[in-house]
Amino acid sequence: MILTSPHISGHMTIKWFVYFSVRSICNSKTCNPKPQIEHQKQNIQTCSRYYLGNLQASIETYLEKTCKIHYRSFGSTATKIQRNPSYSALTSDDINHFKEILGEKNVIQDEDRLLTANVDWMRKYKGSSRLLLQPRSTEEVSQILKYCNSRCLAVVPQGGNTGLVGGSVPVFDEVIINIGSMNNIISFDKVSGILVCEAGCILENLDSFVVNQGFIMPLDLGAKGSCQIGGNVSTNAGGLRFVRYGSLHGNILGLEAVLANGTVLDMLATLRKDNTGYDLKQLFIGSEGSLGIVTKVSILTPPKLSSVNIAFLACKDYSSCQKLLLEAKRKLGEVLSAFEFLDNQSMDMVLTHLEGVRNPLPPSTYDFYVLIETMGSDESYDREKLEAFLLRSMEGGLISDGVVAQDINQASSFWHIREGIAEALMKAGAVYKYDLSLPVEKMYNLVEEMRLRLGQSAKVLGYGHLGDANLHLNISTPQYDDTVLAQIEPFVYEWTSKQRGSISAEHGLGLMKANEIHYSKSPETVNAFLTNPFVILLLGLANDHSMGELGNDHEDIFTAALIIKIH
Ligand code: 2HG
Ligand code: ZN
Repeated sequence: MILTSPHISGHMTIKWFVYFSVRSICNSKTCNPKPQIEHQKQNIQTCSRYYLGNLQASIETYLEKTCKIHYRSFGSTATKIQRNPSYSALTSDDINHFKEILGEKNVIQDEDRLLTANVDWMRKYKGSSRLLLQPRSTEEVSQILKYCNSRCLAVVPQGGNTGLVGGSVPVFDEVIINIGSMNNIISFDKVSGILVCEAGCILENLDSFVVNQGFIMPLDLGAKGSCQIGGNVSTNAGGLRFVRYGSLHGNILGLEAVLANGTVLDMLATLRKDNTGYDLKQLFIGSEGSLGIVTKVSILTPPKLSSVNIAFLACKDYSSCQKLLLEAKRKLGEVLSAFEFLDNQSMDMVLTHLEGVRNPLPPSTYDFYVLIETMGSDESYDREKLEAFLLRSMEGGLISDGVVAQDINQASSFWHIREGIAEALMKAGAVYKYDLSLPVEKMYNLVEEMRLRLGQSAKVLGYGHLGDANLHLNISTPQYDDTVLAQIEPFVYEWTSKQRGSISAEHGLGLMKANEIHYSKSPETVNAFLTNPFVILLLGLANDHSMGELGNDHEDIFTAALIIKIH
């Protein structure tokens, strides 16, 4: 019945977390880009706008010709911005200058490489960058940003390009700064478990490294084979171990970041406790690249525990899932390491679109599935504890059926069902993703209301990190369709706002939701953030009057800071 080896959550190379970015950073006085938000007063058809201009047009043709895929940038904010003409266009002198800094081979103009770097994992957002730079050190990142700042060239930082909200790709013709070559482990303290590494290290590689030393990474994502730690930090990625180890705000001990003007901020502490004034690094965690580029990370890794158990369970209704969560928190307490759920529609999606996946439970009409993982240090005690909990929950009717992984392959196959949903959705066609924090008791009402709204026109899936009250609401249609989008938004945001939920639990705002921040944060809160002296300094607004203008327009303020300022 029991699995004693740690689970491996697959070696999928699929990607969905981003090196979030928010486009470049320019604070030169001669270059003073102002917000260029174009409020759409036309009908919803204008919602998906093709980028205009000669350069964009030619890249568009090139993209379509090369891969025969009809790309669109899809999503509300994507439609509301235009390239700020104050930003410079790339010249051959710029390219020569980058070659001097980085060497010829790290200045990429190759069309195929650019094609992938311009498009996000979902093929939903695309830019038209003609240049990708691959710095190998903080010093090189600093020189690039300093130069771009002086030339008023927009940039977008990119890591694994695994994001789901259009934050990791250019929107227009930004220079892409790819951090992937900065992938060295700098130090590991075997006593404290503190790892210091460069931002381009792939999460799975870091996990393998620390596992060899008897530790694990405090975060685990389906995208771990591609996503990079700098992107995880910039997104404040959550993932599957959040319920046990909490947010990166608690696990990241230090950072190094490069600001718009090339200044390197060394905040790379390796201390658990440090009360010497403001904790500036916290601003960078989850700021999606808007304040600078993260180049190094110091992270606390917990000890690897020897006994891991995984149960795959069926529940008859959502209310049983909720009650089961409460019981699991009470009865499994210190060993509980994951509590995930999926509905029947999500299970169907995986079974239909992913090869070799099967439902471990006998085919029946279960509406919900729950995956529970425990990690502890005492094999027999942990096993007894889980079994007693499962037995009680079955007797109490909270669980209708269930199976506990008996070996590592079975454990991987359970995880593959849960982690494979995003990939299955991609295979099914177009997907509208919403990553919401909501009160657990209300969460599934939204999925049901959405089903009623959309009728037969779409498949509505609900799954996610129930242990963290994080719903992944996904809507699947054969193709992207503006009328479907108009049925979903702003309804989904208004609904979330009424519950005082968050419109971005763990994926970030990106291009998709930058303009929707007001559904989760009050104007005063956003204003307080943007008038914070540190933020002004970091955004390079200190000597620039645009702050006052932005301050008068709350609706656009975050977009302005996140995207426009930088375009
Ligand atoms: C997950 O938990 C990821 O699987 C992706 O955060 C969620 O595809 C999604 O909506
Ligand atoms: Zn998730």
